[in-house]
Amino acid sequence: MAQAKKALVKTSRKQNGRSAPRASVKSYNNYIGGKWVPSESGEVSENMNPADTRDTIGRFPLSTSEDVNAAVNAAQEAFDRWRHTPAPRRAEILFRLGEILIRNKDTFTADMTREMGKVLKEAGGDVQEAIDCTYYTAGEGRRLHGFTTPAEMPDKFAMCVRQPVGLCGLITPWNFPMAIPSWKLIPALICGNTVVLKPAEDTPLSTYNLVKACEEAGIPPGVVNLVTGYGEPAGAAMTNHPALRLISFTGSTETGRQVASACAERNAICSLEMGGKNAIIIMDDADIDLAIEGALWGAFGTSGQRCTASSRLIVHKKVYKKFSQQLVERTEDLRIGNGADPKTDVGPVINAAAVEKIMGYIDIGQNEDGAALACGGKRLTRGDYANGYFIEPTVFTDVAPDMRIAQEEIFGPVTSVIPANSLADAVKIANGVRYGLSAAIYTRDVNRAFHAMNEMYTGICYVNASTIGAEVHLPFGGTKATGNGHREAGTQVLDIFSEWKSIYVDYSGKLQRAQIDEVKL
Ligand code: UN1
Repeated sequence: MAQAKKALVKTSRKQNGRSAPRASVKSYNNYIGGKWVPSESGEVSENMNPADTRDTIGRFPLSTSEDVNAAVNAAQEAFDRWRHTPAPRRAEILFRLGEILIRNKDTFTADMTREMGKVLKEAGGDVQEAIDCTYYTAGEGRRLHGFTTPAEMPDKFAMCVRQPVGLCGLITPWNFPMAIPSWKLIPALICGNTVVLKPAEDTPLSTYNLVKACEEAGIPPGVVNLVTGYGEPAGAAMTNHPALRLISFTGSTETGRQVASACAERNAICSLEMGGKNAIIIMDDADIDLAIEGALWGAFGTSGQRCTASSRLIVHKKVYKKFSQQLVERTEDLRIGNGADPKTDVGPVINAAAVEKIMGYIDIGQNEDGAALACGGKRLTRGDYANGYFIEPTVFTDVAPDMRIAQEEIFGPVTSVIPANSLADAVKIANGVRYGLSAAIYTRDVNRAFHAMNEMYTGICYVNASTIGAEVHLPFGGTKATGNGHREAGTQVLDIFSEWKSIYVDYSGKLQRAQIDEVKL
């Protein structure tokens, strides 16, 4: 997904500087070693509502490498005790966390819409995903399965157990500001790790809410540490910190590459979740009305700001015209506005840099030979839109697979309709991008469905459903430039946050030499 790291739409100022803080704006702190403390720099950034930037939500610390050091020290101090706490006991605390999240769901949802912009229904879905992840993963406290296996020699026992990796640095994006931190945090904790968590600078409140709930649930001091602020310096201080054995990052492919090389330098474990350019294939036998619903939801839900967004619609030529017309009509009917208004379908995008990037792509699309801007394409700046980052849901038709708008991640409410001649052609186009997160096909033919399931080179595949909406008990992640081979969610995430230890117990009472002794039965 795209991130606007250096986009300082949010102003930062010295807390005790010239511009006196308005009394009604709350100041928040970092959470280090069980205490809520300001950044040693004293600097803060203002968290603003992307639907109305006059609405300041709070001031959050701009953390430095010294804050990160303090958080890492706290995590180090807490590690031994936490890893020796039996996993079922750790799980009890996490189940309590789940209850707290449920109890506060409405407040957390409203907070999220206010700071991130997505409509209330979707913000509620984000909080729900954190709740689901918490319960599902806490259940692992009584499993965390290892395995036993026969040994080569008699009177010898072989088994494999999971051990925590140690101190984990978690760097999370703004588009799922509670769900994605929970995908990383809860598995890290159930496996017995301690963590330093840095949320995206645009959405610190939702992650603060999650960490505050961790405190209330009784997670011991130092086990979860929160530092807010920018990738540079705080995120970089984490990726370079020798004591953080693992960095788990979700964000842009460009930043992910920097994270990966910093980790490679110091032999740290690195799990990356990055961009997508996801396609829905619509075959000539598809239920077109259903496919339209899926396309609208996938392309414009969360204003297109999901790494799973349906940014390419590959349509069989026999239904291309019908599908395109219907899509444009329905897109023009979408209501754009403040996500807090229940009538809104599409909220704002995250910040000024996002507006610039998305409008830049709309420009590129209009200048690409053959592509047609079928609807949308404008930034809305008048009336209720004057103080927010609103862009019309935008459809390009007659897009060729190699055009930039069909290749690059836009991360906004823009989708491209691409004609295809056959299923083989459609699959080739779907696979013809650098990313491989999610893909979908609409067809009523079981053979075609299975062909697509088999041939689409992505980590997630849907049949007769959109590219968004992955569930927490199945692995989440992608191929190619989307990631580096790891999967979050499901039980597969445990392979990120634990390391295998193979244990051999020889109870023969004599020296038995593997690969050397001949076994006599
Ligand atoms: C993301 O956009 O980074 O599958 C995550 C989905 C959501 C998660 C999206 N459950 O669309």
